[in-house]
Parts: sequence; structure tokens; C-alpha cells
Amino acid sequence: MNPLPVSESPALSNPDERTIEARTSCGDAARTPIATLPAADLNPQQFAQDYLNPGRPLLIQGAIPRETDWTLDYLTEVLGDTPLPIQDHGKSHQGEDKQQWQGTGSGVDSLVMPFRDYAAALGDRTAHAQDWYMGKCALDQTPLGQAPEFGEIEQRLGMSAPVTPWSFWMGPSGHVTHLHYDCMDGVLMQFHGAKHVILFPPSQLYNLYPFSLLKQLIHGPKLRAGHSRVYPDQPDFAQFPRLQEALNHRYDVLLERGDALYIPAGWWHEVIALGDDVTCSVNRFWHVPLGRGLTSWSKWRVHLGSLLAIPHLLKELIEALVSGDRPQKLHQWRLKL
Ligand SMILES: O=C(O)CCC(=O)C(=O)O
Repeated sequence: MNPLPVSESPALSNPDERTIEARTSCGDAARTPIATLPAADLNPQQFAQDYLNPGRPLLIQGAIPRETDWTLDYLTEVLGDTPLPIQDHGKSHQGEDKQQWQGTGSGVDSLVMPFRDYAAALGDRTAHAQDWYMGKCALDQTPLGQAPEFGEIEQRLGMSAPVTPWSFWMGPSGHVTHLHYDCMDGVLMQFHGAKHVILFPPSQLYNLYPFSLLKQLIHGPKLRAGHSRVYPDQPDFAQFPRLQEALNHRYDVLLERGDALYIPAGWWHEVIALGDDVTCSVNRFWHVPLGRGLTSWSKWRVHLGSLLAIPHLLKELIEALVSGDRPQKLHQWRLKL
């Protein structure tokens, strides 16, 4: 896949706002810009007032020094034989009825392999064919966990209440992290290659057809309440008529090396790895400021879904404990939480 063309919209009043041509047929509505600022112009007070407290996304350019480039060779040198979990999507399921999927997000089965082997699979394109992706792979136990780039962005944004460690989202170009939202604020930083991020505001919750809470009661965390049943670039208006309205609220962002994207809780996002090689991003999730968090139904809905998944999770835990391959099954179980 070739990188999407970047275009500055002549209609924008703020020249710093950047957008990309959408891959869809939904025309101008698909090219709404989001706020964009150079990292050097940001300070914690301004970030809190204009973005964090109201929950507005922000594209931050130059968040990572120009010389930083986490190529596959560099990562192999640093991570070597460190065993890491890799989501095994099997192949691209693009276009299939998502209700038939075996899992979404962290609900997808993982393989654990030394980073060096994963790099080899990316090199010979096995990882592309099998859609092996390092989604939400924690870096805190690796030499990359203390990368100085993380401290710099935390200071600049004044983010001080992390929920997760910094984690990898890296793998073959062409991989799609399908449309979902998180119940925490996230910062996604681009360390190699580029990604296309499609965003929708929380107001579009039901116009994007999330999996029902009942699904989570029946299937556990496999089909999560924060995941959408629709494909924003292959709209099926007969099955999902309200998607038409949601597309009027769509934003498209090109995340290039050096950029960071602040994605507030409840904001839907689909992330497409561009180019034809390998892309590497790192994210961290943060607590939502109290005022916004308390009033966000999107957020509470995900927590409710997690509660409803508990009986299913307990059943799977018991199955793992009595299985002949207990350590492996317990590890798999933990990765799905
Ligand atoms: O980069 C990706 O593939 C997905 C990242 C994501 O979902 C996030 O940052 O919340």
C-alpha cells in the first residue's frame, strides 16, 4: 500500500491544521481536520485547558527528535532475543462480518516469540501474510521501556497518571487496528513509518454500532463493547443505516514519524499501517480527568462490559488451571485481560 497523499486544505483558517485525502467515497465530509500543533509550542497548562479537560484530540508534530528512527535493524539490535507477545490475526479479516470474528483487540490469540524471530518473519513477509501484529505489547521490561522520548512528551503534556506502561503497536504495513474506542486517554507516538488514523467523536457512539454488552456476557472479552461492527471505508448502509450520519463527523489524520496523537477516551479510532514494509508506534494510556470521566457514558459502558465478562473469564481461568499446558494457557489468559 502506498502512503496516502497529504493535502493542506485551502479552506482551513489555521495553517497548522493538517488532514489527508480519505480513501473513501464520502467526499469533503471525510476531510475534516483535527487540531495540530508543533511540540515546541505546547505546555502543560495550555494542553490541559484546550485538549485534556475538554477531551479534544490533538496531533503533535515534532514530538520525537528527527534523528530517532526505530527501524527493524535498530529494534533487533536492542531487543534481540527478548520474548514478546504477538497477536496472531491469522490473515486479514477485512470485510467479514465482525460478529463472526474469534476476537477483537486484546481478545485476539497471541504467540510468544523472541523479537529476532518476529523480525525475521517481517523480513520474509510471513508476518504480513499471517497479519502478526504487536498490539499493546508492554515495553517496561525491555531496554526500550526507559526511552528518553517518553519522558519528554510526558513533561510537555503534563501527563502524570498513567494506567499502562508504554506499549508497542508495531508490525507489517497494511495491518488495520479496527474501529474501537478506549475508556482511557491515549497518546500514540510514531517511531517508524506512518499510519492513517480515522477518528469519530464520542457523540457517534451508537451510529458506529458497537458490539452489545450482551455479547460480552456471552463471549467474554473476545468481542468487546468498545469495538465497532462497521468498516468506515466499506460502509454497508443497508445493514448499518446510522453510519451515514457518523461519516459526517469523521476525521482523518496522517501520523508520520516524529508525530504524537492525543486520543481522548471515548473517541473512536481505526489505525491503518501505511507503506509496504514495517511501521512502529508506541502508546500509553492515562487516567481521564475526573470531570470528564464521570460524565462519559462511553467510558462507563466499557467498564460495564468488563464486569459482564467476568463469569466467562472465570470459566476460562478454570479451564487454563486444569489444562495439561497450564503455564502457556495462563499466559494466554492474562494477555486477554
Ligand atoms: O497503532 C495501532 O495499531 C493502534 C493504536 C491504538 O489503538 C491506540 O493508540 O489506542
